[in-house]
Amino acid sequence: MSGPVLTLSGGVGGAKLVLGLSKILDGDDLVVACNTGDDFDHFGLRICPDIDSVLYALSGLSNQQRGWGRRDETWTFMSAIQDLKGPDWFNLGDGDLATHVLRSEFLRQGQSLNAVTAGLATRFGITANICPMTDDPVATVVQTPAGDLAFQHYFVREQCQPCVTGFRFDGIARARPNSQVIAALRADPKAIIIAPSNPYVSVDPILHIPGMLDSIKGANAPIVAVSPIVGGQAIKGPAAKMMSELGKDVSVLGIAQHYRDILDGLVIDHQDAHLAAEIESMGMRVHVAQTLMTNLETRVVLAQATLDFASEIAQ
Ligand code: FO1
Repeated sequence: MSGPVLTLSGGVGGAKLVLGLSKILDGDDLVVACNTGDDFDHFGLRICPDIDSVLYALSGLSNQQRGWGRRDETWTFMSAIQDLKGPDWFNLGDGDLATHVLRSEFLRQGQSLNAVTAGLATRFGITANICPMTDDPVATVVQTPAGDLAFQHYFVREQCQPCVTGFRFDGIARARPNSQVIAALRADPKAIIIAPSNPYVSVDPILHIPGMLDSIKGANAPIVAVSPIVGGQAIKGPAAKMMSELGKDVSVLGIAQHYRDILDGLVIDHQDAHLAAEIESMGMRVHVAQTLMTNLETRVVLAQATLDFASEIAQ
């Protein structure tokens, strides 16, 4: 187990754990596969929210309160859009806009999303290997009783209000897993960590890429998730609401159930310690920790606890 640690990550919660991991692991020892199902084109620009959450977190540029975009942001572009009566439901800060403009320009020049992401990471001074889950276009669609919604229409424009009945990942059947993620899985990884991201719309798109799940299971590395649900509530975002609308158990038990076929271990919060035995009866180990990452120290402590738990499982 001399290889890297591979982390599957969505946006906010995932980026916090990845930041903790990046303070412990050296550059190439951390490979992050980011969800790209949230990606979309807006104003002709390619927006990759989960990749950017990880890039901004690792470069110290993220806005901690909002959980997306950059800190110390200015909004001149959005004011001008509003003055021109343009669509203003999706907020692009001026600094953030520069990321989307550069990314879109490099993509137009023919670079792959993987190359563009690596280039942006270098420009942000990041040494960890931040990868899109695939270079191919995949678009998460949220199914509701009133019809299908493109992910950002559901999440931002409709503020996650519609009831969800399911999800679809358009393009996934033709998507090929990112080659660096596959290389990490073949390089005897120390651990595969599923970050505390939304299981349905952040982690499932990664796991549903043809060949990804088999490669993950075949890597002979401990697979450990950190629960995004604490005390029956999502730390941030609509995960708990989605679980309830899908008729799932809105608790760490529902998370364990969702991942039961792949997990060797689940990290749960102290608040949920009473459910540990029931989760273990599903065939995985449990580690109880403080999973609320309120500052850098708690991110690093949780990252270290997750790595230690994975090493214990590997023994
Ligand atoms: N989330 C919002 O709730 N409102 C926004 O206006 C918004 C803008 C935005 C711009 C760039 C970006 O990278 C992310 C942005 N997000 C916004 C967050 C994003 O839609 C979601 O957090 C992720 O897709 C879910 O992981």
